[in-house]
This record gives sequence, structure tokens and C-alpha cells, in this order.
Amino acid sequence: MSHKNAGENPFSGIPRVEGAQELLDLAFSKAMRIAPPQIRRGADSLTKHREHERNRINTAANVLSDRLHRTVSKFPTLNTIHPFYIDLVNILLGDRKHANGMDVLKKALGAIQGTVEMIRRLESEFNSQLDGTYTKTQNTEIRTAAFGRYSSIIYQTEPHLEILQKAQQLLSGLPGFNPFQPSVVVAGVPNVGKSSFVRSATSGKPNIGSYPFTTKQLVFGHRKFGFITVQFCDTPGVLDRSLKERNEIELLAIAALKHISDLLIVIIDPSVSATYPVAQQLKLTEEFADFYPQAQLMLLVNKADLIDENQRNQLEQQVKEFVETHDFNIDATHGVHFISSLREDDIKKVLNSIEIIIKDKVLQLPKFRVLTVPEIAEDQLTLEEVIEEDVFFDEDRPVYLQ
Ligand SMILES: Nc1nc2c(ncn2[C@@H]2O[C@H](COP(=O)(O)OP(=O)(O)OP(=O)(O)O)[C@@H](O)[C@H]2O)c(=O)[nH]1
Ligand SMILES: [Mg+2]
Repeated sequence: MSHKNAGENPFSGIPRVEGAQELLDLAFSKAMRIAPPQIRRGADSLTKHREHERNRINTAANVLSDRLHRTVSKFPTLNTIHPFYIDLVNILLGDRKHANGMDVLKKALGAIQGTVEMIRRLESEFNSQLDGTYTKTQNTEIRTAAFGRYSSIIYQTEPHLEILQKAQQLLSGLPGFNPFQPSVVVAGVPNVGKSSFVRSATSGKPNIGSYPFTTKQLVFGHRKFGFITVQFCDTPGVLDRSLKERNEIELLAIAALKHISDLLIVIIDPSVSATYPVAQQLKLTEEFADFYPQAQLMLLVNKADLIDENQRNQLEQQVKEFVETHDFNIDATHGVHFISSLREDDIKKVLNSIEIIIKDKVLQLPKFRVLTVPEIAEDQLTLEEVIEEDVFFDEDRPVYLQ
């Protein structure tokens, strides 16, 4: 099992997983291609033939067990991964009726490890069957029998291989999340402008479209504020429905919200083309805030370019009342903005507020206080590397932490 650095997706290194038939084809074709053994002069042709069959039995076992072992070893140690990824595994691989995804994956990895051991046992059994007293035909029959047993074992493990294939396809492309960096999660109903905002604010490249559900996965972007790097997570649009009615895409967004959000930005679309009326979008904001009560909240009323002054005044009043009548962790000065994510100045204003909230509130959380310095020790960076990577250093700022 492999270990990853903080900030990397623990599943990112998993190579494509071969299916049962593909594995067997590989193993048997390699075994059948090997040249007859070079045996000391004078050895009889029966011995030569027997050793050739032995090599085939061993080669096929090697290919099968090496490939399977390599696949299993590329998966991360499951009990050390961050709860964020545990939730994603549970959602993406879970069979909602019977088992959660982590159990499904653990079972599959265990079964495949068991298959490797079984192949090795069969290899040694068939090796000891190849006996000096047998004819060539009998030795070939033993090799054929070995291949038959290998095949049935590999076919038995096919459902588990399929789970690993699914895991590789769904998990290896997940964004890397660093639990040692503050995270901003951007949420809201479909089409409000989440991806547009994350794209303007960070180095990420979210998909943008003028129809709901453009973003089907989580996308991370990063932005440096002086010495700290902040992760921005763009989420798929979440609809205003009860939890059990939500589909997989929406559950993904919620899983992300729960574990990683230090600052939750809820974007509201007040325009006539919005998927939901503002009142309903505000109601959903309550749900989000309940979901992760520790997160700071920021409300962005977006698409301000599409509303007139009258509407804007009304909205300001509506949002003000909403905030006053709830007990949110929301900054009085920096917590609410009316913006257009198409205007650069508006984005700058919001980024400035984000920086203040992160430095004043989020970095005060105990988890960041303990983790800033050990991160360097763990990565074994030298002072020069630290300076080069600009981890804590910025021309405009003193070198110490606040
Ligand atoms: N006029 C105007 N259009 C905007 C603004 N922000 C975003 N849009 C447009 O709104 C549409 C949806 O934007 P996205 O950023 O894809 O919205 P999203 O919330 O990520 O959508 P989903 O991923 O589908 O949930 C796009 O056509 C954007 O160009 C804005 O401030 N003003
Ligand atoms: Mg989007």
C-alpha cells in the first residue's frame, strides 16, 4: 500500500486495472512464448520438455501474481486516508442498500490479495506434480491443468477486479486536497455562477456553461494570499431537495462541504433566469450552514449586472434581514457582497474579504496552528527550498507568521 504526500489525491497513482480475461491472456501468452530451457549437455529430451512445462507454469503464475499484487499495492492504506476521501469512496463505490464503498473496496482488495496467495500455492503444487516418471504427454497435461486452475481462480475474482476497475476510474481523477491548507467551498443551486467565480478567483479551470449541472465533479483551484495558499473547491450545483432525494453528483458536493469547508461561500442568483427564487436559495443557505456549523459563511449575490437599482435595494434588504435573523458565523463587514463575477473589480473586492476572513478567523482554528511548521519538517525541505517554493515568504511581508 502506498503513502502520499498531503495535498495529493491518495488514489491518483493507481494504474488501469486489467480485467480477468486480459490478465489470463497476458499470462498464458507470455508463458507459451518462453524458449525451451538451456539444459546441460546430455540431458534427455524428456527432462528438457518437463522443465519447459515447469517454466510455463511458473511464468504464468508470476505474471498473474505480479500484476495483481502491483494493482493492490498502488491503492492507498485505507485506514489512513482523510475523511473527505472516505466519504467520496463511500458515495462513489457504495451499494447504497447493503454496503458502504469503503467496505466494498476493502473486501475487493483483500480478495485479490487472497487470489495472489492462492496462485502461488497452486504454482508450487503443480511444480511438485511434475515428476521424473511422467511422459511428455502427462507433463503437458499437468501444465494444462495448472492453467485451468489459474483461470478458474482468476474468473472467481472477476467481480472484485471490476470493483477495482471502477475505483480506478472514479477515484484516480479526484482533485488533490491538502488538509493543512484552508479551504473555501463554493456552493449554490445550479447555474448561479460558482464555476465562473472560482475560475476568476484561482488557478483552477472549472467548466462553465449556461445550463444547470455543468460541473459534475469537484474542481480545486488555488490562490496564494501572502504566505498561505487557499484551496477553492467548485462544487456541482445542489438542488433544494431533501437529502435522500439527492443524486450522486449532489451528494459529492455535500460530502465535500462537510469535511473541508473552512469558509463556505454560497452564491445566489437573483436574475430572472435563476433556477430557483431568491427566497428558496436563502433557505438552502441555512441548510448548508447547518451542515458545517464551524465554517465561516460568505454570501455572494451574483449577476448584479442583470438587476436594476430597485431590485438591488430590495435584495439588499432581504439579505440583511436574512442574516440578522440567523445565527451564522458571518463577518459583519466582509460577509456579504453584491457582485458580478464578470467584473474584475468585484472579484478583487471579494478576494480581499476572503483574505481577511481567512487570516482573522480561519487561521485561528487549532488545526492550522499546529500544522504550519510540521508540514515543512515532514517534507524535509531545506531553508533554500522553502524560500524558493515561497511557502511562507513574500516580498511584501515579514517572514514570521503574523
Ligand atoms: N450576466 C452574468 N452572467 C454570469 C455571471 N456569473 C456567471 N454568469 C453566467 O451564468 C452561467 C452559469 O455560470 P457557471 O459559472 O457555469 O455556473 P455554475 O453555478 O458553476 O453552474 P453549475 O456548475 O451548472 O451548477 C454562465 O453562462 C456564466 O457565464 C454574472 O455575474 N453575470
Ligand atoms: Mg459549475
